[in-house]
Amino acid sequence: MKRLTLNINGVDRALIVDPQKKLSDVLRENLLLTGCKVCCDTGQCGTCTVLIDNKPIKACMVPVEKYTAGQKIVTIEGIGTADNLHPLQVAWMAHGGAQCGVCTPGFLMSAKALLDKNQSPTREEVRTWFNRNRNACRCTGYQPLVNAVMDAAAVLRGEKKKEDLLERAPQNGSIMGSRYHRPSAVAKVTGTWDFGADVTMHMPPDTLHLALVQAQVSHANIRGIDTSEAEKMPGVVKVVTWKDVKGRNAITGLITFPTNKGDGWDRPILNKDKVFQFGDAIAIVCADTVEHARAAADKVKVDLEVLPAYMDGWAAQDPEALEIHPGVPNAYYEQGVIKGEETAPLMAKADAVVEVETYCSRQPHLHIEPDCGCAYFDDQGVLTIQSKSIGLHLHHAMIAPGLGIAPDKLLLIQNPTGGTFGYKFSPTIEALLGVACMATERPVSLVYTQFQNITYTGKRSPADVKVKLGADKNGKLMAMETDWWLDHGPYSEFGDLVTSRQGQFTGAGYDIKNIRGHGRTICTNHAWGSAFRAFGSPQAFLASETAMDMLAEKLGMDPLDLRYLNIYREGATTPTGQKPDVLCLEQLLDMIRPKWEEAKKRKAAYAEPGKAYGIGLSIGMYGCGLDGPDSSEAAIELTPTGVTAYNAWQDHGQGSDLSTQTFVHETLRPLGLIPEQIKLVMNRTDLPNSGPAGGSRSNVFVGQAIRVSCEMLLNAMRKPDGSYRSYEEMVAEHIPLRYDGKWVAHDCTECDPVTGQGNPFPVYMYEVFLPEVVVDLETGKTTVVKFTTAVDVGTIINRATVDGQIYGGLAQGVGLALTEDFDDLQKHTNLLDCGLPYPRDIPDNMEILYLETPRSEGPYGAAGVGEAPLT
Ligand code: MCN
Ligand code: FES
Repeated sequence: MKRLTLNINGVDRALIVDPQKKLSDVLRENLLLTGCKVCCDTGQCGTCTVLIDNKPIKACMVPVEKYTAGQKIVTIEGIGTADNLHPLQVAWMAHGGAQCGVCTPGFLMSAKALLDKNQSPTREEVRTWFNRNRNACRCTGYQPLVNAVMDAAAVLRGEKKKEDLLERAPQNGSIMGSRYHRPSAVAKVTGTWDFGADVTMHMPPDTLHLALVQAQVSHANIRGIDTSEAEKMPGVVKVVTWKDVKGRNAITGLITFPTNKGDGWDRPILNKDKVFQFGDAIAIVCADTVEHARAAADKVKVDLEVLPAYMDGWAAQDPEALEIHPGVPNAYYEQGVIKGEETAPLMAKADAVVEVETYCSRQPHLHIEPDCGCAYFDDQGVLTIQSKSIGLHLHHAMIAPGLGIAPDKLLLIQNPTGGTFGYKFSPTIEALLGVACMATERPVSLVYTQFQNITYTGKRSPADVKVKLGADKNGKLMAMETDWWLDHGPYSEFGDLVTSRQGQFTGAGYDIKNIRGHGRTICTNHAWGSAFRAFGSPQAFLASETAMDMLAEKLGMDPLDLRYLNIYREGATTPTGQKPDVLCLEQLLDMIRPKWEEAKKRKAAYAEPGKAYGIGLSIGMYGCGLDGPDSSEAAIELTPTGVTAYNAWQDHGQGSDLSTQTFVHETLRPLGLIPEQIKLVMNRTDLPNSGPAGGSRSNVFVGQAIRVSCEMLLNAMRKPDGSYRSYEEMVAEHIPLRYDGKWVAHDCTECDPVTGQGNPFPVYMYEVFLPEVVVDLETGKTTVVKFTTAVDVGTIINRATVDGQIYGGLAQGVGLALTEDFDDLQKHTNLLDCGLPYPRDIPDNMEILYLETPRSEGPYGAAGVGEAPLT
């Protein structure tokens, strides 16, 4: 130990610390300055950035002894407070710069260092600065962050007023469609929004820290697990294995389709007989410190019989391949598409036929905050698990039988969450925390390292898709044939659903009257397939949009003209035979056409030696909902000071706090509330079941349920003369104060496994994409220099939110196309090597053109947005 004095936020602090401890750990653990977020611990993400003598330093990279009393350390807690924010903090709020907010403190510190030395940076200088300092954001697509820095710089130069940056709520007016900021924004920009790792630090001292014993191979039989040596290690309280699990020791995938050949119970909580993939959890060490738990985990001996690993769909479909789950074929689910006439005779008659086979890679989510959580028995004896779950009620049903706990004795709560992009549709850590808490009867916490986070969370399921398109000589599509498989890894959860998505979205957007298709879900030993923003659709559109380009070339047509000819118009149906909710693609293409013509001119004029200019066009669409008569619940209660809204609209970072506030405010406008009078109680399983925040469903479904509950309240408050009762009058007349609203997609039906036909979604989102790239002809390195998109997501509920969803989603699309992958288990183990885009990898020149066609089934005419840009 060493005595050190550090000057932190202008105050000398005397510390007694291990001199080798990282500055980030000292700030967080010794000083509770948890605004310094630690996400990668290797200097790749920048969330821990603090200022040392005005220079941005990644606090996770340096031992604390490196600093002396004379040096001035400034953290996010030192640049502004809730009632006296720095201009950068206000600008971040105004531009929706803090979506999940986990990167926010680091960016703000980095931006402060830049503006302290240069109050007039160019946009390119800002981007280069963030790039050089490795500030990464997975949510925003960076453009809003650069906008915020430019605004803050203008304030510092005296050209703008800090107070004018934020859009104010109009008196008695609507905040719908405005850029009103999130209720959570102040906490996010001041570093006081407590993510899971911060929550863990507020737990009682007897909390046990967990370390997993994980498989280092991808496929094996487990012959034995020896925990004896580990149990004797310092600080160890218990080593938990499958023997300690009180229930069925499995996470049920809640099989959606009866024709699935598995039973949905294929996923162990703690592996007993077999290892199915790298990282599988075999034991959990519970100890007094993280260090002790990890040291002991290394001492658990697992005796394995290693089996051949089937690391992709081709290998697992080999007739010689072993069944990964004995008794269930590796191709365990089949989905057909039968729409219209037989296609073979039409293909024979067609004037132009093209065929393409595409492979969409195993995209990692690269959320910046690693998976984490805690569990404890509350004062009522209820097992309470806090995590990043974005499907609380769903996860409750998926893990309760496996844990062996009565449903009413299990409560799930969502922690403030640093991005998920869908991976938290899988309740892995929740089950592990539950098992450990039940086995030790002590509070427990587990925070994955970034390595665990990347190697042991679900991924986008790679898909191999074959498409054959036939058209007449004018380019009118006559028929489509498809054949596909998805590599869903070893666990079946939602594998059938994502397989059916290929049938729903391959060729979507076009009026194709005759389709025959067939697809399979394949069990492999690579990472399990989990939900990912635009669940299943990039795989589908990659194939059908590539085929459309090939067809245009074959027919000598402009790719836009071919699309224009074939898009949905009156009488057209989707590949599932559903009537589109709105016909907006024609207008979207009309909006994009002038931009396309300009892009073609830029391409023609480009003359850089060794390089080429490329332009691309595609359409995309995605359904809002979880197939069939999906539903959501929400509640509202009148209080003496306003109202309280209750729901479980889980927040990945997309901003369900602001969305709830906006829907309540809009529906209760007759009451004249200001947004601050709307209290939010959200995201626990003892609140109304709003359904998972996946499938871009919440804005439609939860928005509708909120609207319904608020209308019920208004009806109860309305007097015969049309005015409204006060709270006191309601109480005096014994009229109930709380109303539970529910909304069901009553006209929807699930798609048939054989024909793929059905009406799965009440509302769709539509988008047209126009990227422009420069390609180095020698290296193939491709840079996106401009991206224009035309979007129709119905009525916009909050403009800054929707902008942020589009920019962020496009950035992930650029990543998927150019840099991101999770294939090589030796290489793809950190954010950088998985290809996370940094600011300069994403074009600053992104332009969004909006069309707001009202949706009859959407609240106030809105669709969703989250998944549209990544289609
Ligand atoms: N919205 C709006 N106006 C519209 C449509 C949507 O203002 N016309 C707003 C909504 O109120 C909400 C947001 O846009 O705040 C997204 O709405 P929606 O598309 O309904 O999506 P969900 O709320 O169901 O959120 C899930 C969706 C999905 S499926 C993934 S994955 C995803 C996403 O949204 N992951 C995200 N966005 C994300 N954003 C961040 N920052 N981090 C993630 O992990
Ligand atoms: Fe930047 Fe979520 S807001 S990572």
